[in-house]
Amino acid sequence: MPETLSPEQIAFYAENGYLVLENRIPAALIDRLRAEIAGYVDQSRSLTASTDQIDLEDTHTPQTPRVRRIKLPHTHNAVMRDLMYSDLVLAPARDLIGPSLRLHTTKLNMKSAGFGAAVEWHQDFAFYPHTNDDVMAIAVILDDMELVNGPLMVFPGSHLHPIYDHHVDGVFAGAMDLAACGFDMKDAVPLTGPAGSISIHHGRIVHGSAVNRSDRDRRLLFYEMMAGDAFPIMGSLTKWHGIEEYNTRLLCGEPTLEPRVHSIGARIPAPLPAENFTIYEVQKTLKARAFETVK
Ligand SMILES: O=C(O)CCC(=O)C(=O)O
Repeated sequence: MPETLSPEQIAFYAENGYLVLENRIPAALIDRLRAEIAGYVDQSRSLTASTDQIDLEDTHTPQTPRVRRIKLPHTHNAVMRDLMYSDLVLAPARDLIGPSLRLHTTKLNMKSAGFGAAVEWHQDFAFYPHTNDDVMAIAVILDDMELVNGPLMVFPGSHLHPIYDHHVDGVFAGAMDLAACGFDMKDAVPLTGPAGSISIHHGRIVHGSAVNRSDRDRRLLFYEMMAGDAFPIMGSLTKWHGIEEYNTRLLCGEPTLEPRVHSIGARIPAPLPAENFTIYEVQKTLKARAFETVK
């Protein structure tokens, strides 16, 4: 028996590769999360370069602080960590990919009013191929997300497609050439919803988002996870520090040493650019961009 999703929602996700659950997170908790974020923005006033926790927009200065992303918030923020372990987040994931779930990573993409950076079209599975594709990202919508403020956009059903080439000149670039892969931007669906909603997208779905030129923030707190029996394929960008550490990332359910292996098709994200990167940095190597950048 599903814990929280209806059979129709489960069938919709299987067919389309995404789901929006409106008003799932209580308003008081959204306020709490926003207050936590304000603390990070305050910290950024003393920064001239990104840190392990705070990733800065290219146009950041200490006088006009511009945070692009809060990195791995579950490792340094108790409110965001507690939400990750709660049924608000985990129950729908269990309904979709089973009782055993493992964390892949967390991030809070700020996409602030006026300048928040675009993310070019990509499939998460191109970054971290696994032995099966019960892999998903759950995003907590922290501000009303509408067409104007750079919503996450997806191509419905594209989670059933192959993994597209995310390389430029033979080097992993973290994004695909949309037109060359046969997509038309007009077919993309924005995952809009009021603050407090969550969106869920499949690890293989083609997705991206434009610059936020509006006067309203668009912040998304991502919890990326997979089934407990999905193991990274060699060359995946998944961090691997041995089985003991891997098992500390179980969010619920039992550990296993038996990967479930499906013949699903994958690509290895290699070779990598010389410099250490985030998705924003690696996508700078693209020759063709779908979205404008902020100067
Ligand atoms: O924040 C967004 O709109 C897109 C996020 C995303 O796809 C990513 O960070 O991998």
